[in-house]
Amino acid sequence: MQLDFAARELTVKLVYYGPALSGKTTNLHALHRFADESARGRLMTLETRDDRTLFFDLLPLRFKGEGDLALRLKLFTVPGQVIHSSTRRLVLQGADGVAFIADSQLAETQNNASAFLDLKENLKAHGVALRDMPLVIQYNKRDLPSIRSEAELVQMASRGREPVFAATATRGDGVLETFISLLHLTWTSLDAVHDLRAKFKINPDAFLGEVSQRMGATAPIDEILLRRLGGTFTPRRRESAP
Ligand SMILES: Nc1nc2c(ncn2[C@@H]2O[C@H](COP(=O)(O)OP(=O)(O)OP(=O)(O)O)[C@@H](O)[C@H]2O)c(=O)[nH]1
Ligand SMILES: [Mg+2]
Repeated sequence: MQLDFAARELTVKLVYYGPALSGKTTNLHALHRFADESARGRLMTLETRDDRTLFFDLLPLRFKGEGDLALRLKLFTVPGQVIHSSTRRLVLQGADGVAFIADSQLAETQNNASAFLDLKENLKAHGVALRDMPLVIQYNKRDLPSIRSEAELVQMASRGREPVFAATATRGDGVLETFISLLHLTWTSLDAVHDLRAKFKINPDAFLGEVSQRMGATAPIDEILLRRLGGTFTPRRRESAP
């Protein structure tokens, strides 16, 4: 996170991680479509001819809210192909939160697991433990045949603490839920460490509500968060000042 007190500006970096072709770039395309014109910047993608990210994608978003605070979000994707490990590590540097986009197809089980291990190791290289990183998991491509059943996902989700969402990113389904959940976790954890309420004289929950609306959400945040399949992790909340 970058803080610019003079400009009242906060910059937060969110990274979409996962195996090759799981739908990371597709998630960013959908978010770009959902976002209000006033909030979204230009989506920068760098792909080879067969849809594969070569370096990274970047979607910059900007929200001006209560108390004149500006929140800048930088949404990155990593290239999923195994050979790009050093690029993934580079993109991951300074991340405030991670969305892990898994591929629901049974045939991709091993690739999901390897990519998850790769995430853990690349975080470790930056001196960050996986359990300290705000993390949301998305099982994408729910529209395809031969996928893990929803019951199986629910069972897996109930064993972990990360929120888990089902998605069909090509249709935009589950994309906003994943994003809002990640933003909520990240924002809450930043607030716990930096006390945004005191520093910027804002109400962090209200601010997040505004952001969510500008991203096209029509339901309240708490309702969106409940669309997860499981995961128990709720970050520690800072007590509000009396
Ligand atoms: N059927 C189906 N296809 C999807 C879905 N999401 C993405 N795809 C397709 O999967 C392919 C790969 O999607 P990308 O978003 O480029 O995948 P990526 O994770 O960015 O891949 P890399 O950049 O190589 O890491 C594209 O052809 C997408 O259209 C989905 O929910 N359902
Ligand atoms: Mg990509």
